[in-house]
Amino acid sequence: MSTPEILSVAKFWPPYTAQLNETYTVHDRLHQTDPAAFALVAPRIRAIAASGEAIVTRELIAQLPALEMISVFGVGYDGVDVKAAHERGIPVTNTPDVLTDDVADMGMVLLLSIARGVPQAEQYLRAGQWPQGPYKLGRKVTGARLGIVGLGRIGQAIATRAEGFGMRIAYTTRTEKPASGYRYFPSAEALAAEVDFLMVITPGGAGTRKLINANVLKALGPKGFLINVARGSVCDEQAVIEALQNGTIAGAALDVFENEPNVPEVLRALDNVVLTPHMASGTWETRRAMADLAFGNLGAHFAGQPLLTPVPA
Ligand code: A2R
Repeated sequence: MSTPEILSVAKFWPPYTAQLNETYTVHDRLHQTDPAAFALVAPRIRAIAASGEAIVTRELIAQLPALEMISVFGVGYDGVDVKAAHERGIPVTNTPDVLTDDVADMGMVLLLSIARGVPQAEQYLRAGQWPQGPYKLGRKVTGARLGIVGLGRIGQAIATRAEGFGMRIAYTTRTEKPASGYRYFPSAEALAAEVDFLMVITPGGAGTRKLINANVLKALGPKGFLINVARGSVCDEQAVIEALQNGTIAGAALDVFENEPNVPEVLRALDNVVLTPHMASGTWETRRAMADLAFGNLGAHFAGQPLLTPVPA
């Protein structure tokens, strides 16, 4: 029997690419690089291998009459038109849980980095400025107030870590989570007004687009810090830039951006930011686990077994 043909729509971590190539006939981004060749193979494509940032539109799904499933390498799947897939009975899978610890760790890394100015202080030392005097003082983290926007798997893991720092934790979600024991606020704006650090960790997509807007930033205030390890779309990037420039907020630590991998020059020029290239789940251990889970979902499908981690309808 011939190996199933799949369409890869993202540039993957090379070991995952190798895994896919060993088992499947992979058409790597052919829909973008060679539409004529893609039109010839499209009727035979049985699965899509996507990443958390990849775009899988209704139009692409419609071009694939034999499509049976979509496997996303990542927990976020806001680039995939899940509704269009489900309408055709095509399941979508993602890689939840295996990256929770890394993203939560990175949330705390960013929080601590912006509070203490770690990259800036390191730059100060490297530039030979230390002999001129000590580096400027930072913001104490232990005991400070943390507001978490999105108390799901990762939000909860961040809260658990923050408890170790004696932080006072509050959160906002669409539905209250009384079992968490943390203080609930019905909106990001109400939460922002009551905290020193605002940590954003919701899914992306239409439901959270620009949830963190100018009003939320104003409520966070001139001593408040914003941290985003969710998706760039969740923050109004222009409003964040203006808030940083005007001192409306004290600083921001961002791992995600609206138009990755392009980060606005004005943002890169600011001193009161810590900026990382969407690397929250980027450890060897977690990439391996994500690859195994994304690959496992494809394998389960083609073996006629239940999918390991389907996303809900
Ligand atoms: O839907 P709810 O009420 O259970 O709350 C979810 C929350 N959430 C929101 N919170 C406030 N306003 C919204 N419009 C809103 N929409 C969703 O985000 C839930 O507490 C949390 C998502 O949790 P999980 O589904 O467990 O996702 P996980 O694994 O924590 O990952 C979150 C995101 C991914 O989708 C990637 O975009 C990113 O982290 O790496």
